[in-house]
Amino acid sequence: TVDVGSLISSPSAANHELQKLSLALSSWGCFQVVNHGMTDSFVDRVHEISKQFFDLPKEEKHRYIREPDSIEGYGTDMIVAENQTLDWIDRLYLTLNPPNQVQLKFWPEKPETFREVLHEYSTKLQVLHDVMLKAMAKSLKLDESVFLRMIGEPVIMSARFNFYPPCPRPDQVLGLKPHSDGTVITFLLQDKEVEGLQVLKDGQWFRVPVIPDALVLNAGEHLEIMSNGEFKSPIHRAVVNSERKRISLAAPSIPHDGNEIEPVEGLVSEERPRLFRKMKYNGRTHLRYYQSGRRVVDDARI
Ligand code: AKG
Repeated sequence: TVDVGSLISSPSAANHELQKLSLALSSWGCFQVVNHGMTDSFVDRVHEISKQFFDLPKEEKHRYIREPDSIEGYGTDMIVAENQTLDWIDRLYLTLNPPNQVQLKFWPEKPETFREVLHEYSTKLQVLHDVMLKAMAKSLKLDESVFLRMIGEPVIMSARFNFYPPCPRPDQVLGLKPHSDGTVITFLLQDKEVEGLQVLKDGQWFRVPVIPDALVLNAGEHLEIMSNGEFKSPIHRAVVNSERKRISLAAPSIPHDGNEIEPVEGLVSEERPRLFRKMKYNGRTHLRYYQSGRRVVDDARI
């Protein structure tokens, strides 16, 4: 776990926390964010609106159905290839920021508090996002804004509500196929009670335990590139079970379209050769990576 309260308190507490953060990102590529400033009761409201939305009758949810060729809105796994293995999932995808890209027509009007709670969550996450990216830069002894400058400000963030229904044959399907995130970072609010997230390390799958009200932070592939491989973007998957439904809420951030992503200056030297070439970020292309099983880091590796 990384304690955000300590990160912004006394220098010695912050230093200790920064070391934990960089160790976690260089070995696992993820950690659990605790003491992040959101109250337990607020996080409960986020869980509530997610659950209430997926509990709505089908016709109501279908008011927000995804349009062809778009990722925004509600639907099952997207079909992009004939021989694709489908994920056992329903999903609601919404852009959170910047405001001019928000498509409010996809934001559910039921439950009544949905829009207000999601908006507040988004505002808080955007602040936390910058705090975490600055902490990551500091943990590598870099100027704190170096990653934020490269990805571009303000942050581009979306929300992906994942609903995994119980499955009579959980051994035959996956909620989400193994993948790493083509993002900068992803905040993940796991289901409060039902586990399902697993991370691959040294050829083995490890369960990520549920810590109520904590947020899992996954390093995205663009962070791996910017950090010249110091931080790893973990391969992870979601499993399902036969009895209980599970809901998670992922909030990925991505670079601005057209921004050039490459290892930052301070991390490339004679002793540390550059591992990745410069890539121009293109949202549309990168979205296809997940379905095709490709990884941005593999394409960018020298
Ligand atoms: C994603 O949305 O990218 C995830 O990996 C979600 C994993 C989960 O449901 O715990």
